[in-house]
Amino acid sequence: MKTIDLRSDTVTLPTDSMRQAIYNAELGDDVFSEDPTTNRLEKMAAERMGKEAAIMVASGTMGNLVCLLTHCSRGDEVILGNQSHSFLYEAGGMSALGGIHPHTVVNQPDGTMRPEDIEAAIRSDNVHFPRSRLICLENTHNYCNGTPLTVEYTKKVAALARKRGLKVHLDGARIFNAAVALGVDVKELTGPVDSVSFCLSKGLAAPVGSVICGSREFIAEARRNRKILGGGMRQCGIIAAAGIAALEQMVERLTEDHANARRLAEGIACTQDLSLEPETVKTNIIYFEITSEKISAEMLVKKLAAKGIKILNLGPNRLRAVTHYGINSDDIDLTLKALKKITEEP
Ligand code: TLP
Repeated sequence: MKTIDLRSDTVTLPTDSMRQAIYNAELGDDVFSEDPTTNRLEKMAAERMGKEAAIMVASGTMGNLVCLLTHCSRGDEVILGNQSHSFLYEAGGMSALGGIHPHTVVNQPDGTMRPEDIEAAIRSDNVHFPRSRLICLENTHNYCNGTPLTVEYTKKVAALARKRGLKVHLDGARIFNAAVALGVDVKELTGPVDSVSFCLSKGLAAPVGSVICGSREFIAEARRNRKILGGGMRQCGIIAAAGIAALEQMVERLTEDHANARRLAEGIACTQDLSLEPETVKTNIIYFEITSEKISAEMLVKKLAAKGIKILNLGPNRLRAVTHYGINSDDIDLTLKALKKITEEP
């Protein structure tokens, strides 16, 4: 029985062409900047994002942390969404390792923070206050239904930051999902920000790795901070080789994941005891609720697992499903059939 794993796009396995690229990768010591494959990936990533330079890191969490450490000193403050991944799910790394103070602003359902709320969060120069240094955006916004932030919104926040002397970091873990969903060149979404970190190992299906892009000066400093975190990875062309294949071959097909997510959402919206607004699903992430007392999220996850289908329990009534390279339209049909069967059980 095939497992249909909808817990996350992080579960994607490398393609055959990635495995070939890994096997054939030309290698060197990347701490000496002598790994030709890593150098190639970094050059390619910088070009794609419209930035001067790039550096590969082990994960999205490390990418965000290295960027925050590079933008901020101890005691500085970061303005970020109260539903952002960096605030909720990165183990408080910015405080634990950087002494950086998070200042949260409410995320609207579409993943934005209202510019007036951001502006109100910026501190004046006063000895009592931490120094406001950075604004973080997340695109797509994972916990706000995987919604893509638009070019206009990104520009507006960047202009506000510039006016007030702050920098902008973009957690672009799924920035290619945003670009594909909005039908824009990814550069338009990354151009206005000072740094972006994007993941190779989510929808793009590479096994490991993220890339940070920014100015030459920023990336030189990020290289130092990556080293501090133990992230100098030596012959990491092994990872970069798959990343190059991911950038070359896996971006356009994200539209399939978005179409599958939309179909799953539409099916769930018509399933008894489940609730979701399909028009909120714009990329590959869907959240839905159970509306009946009869069944909990935990029970539903267990019953689906017994049928070989995995989704994420966010409890007590909330669930998440994510489409990706390992999921096709038949898998969506099977999942909807299973959900219907389980919710119709007496
Ligand atoms: N998100 C994972 C889990 O951590 C929840 C997922 O399954 O969605 N930024 C965003 C917006 C993310 O969604 C994630 C991972 C990260 C950063 C961190 O990336 P990794 O897992 O590579 O450290």
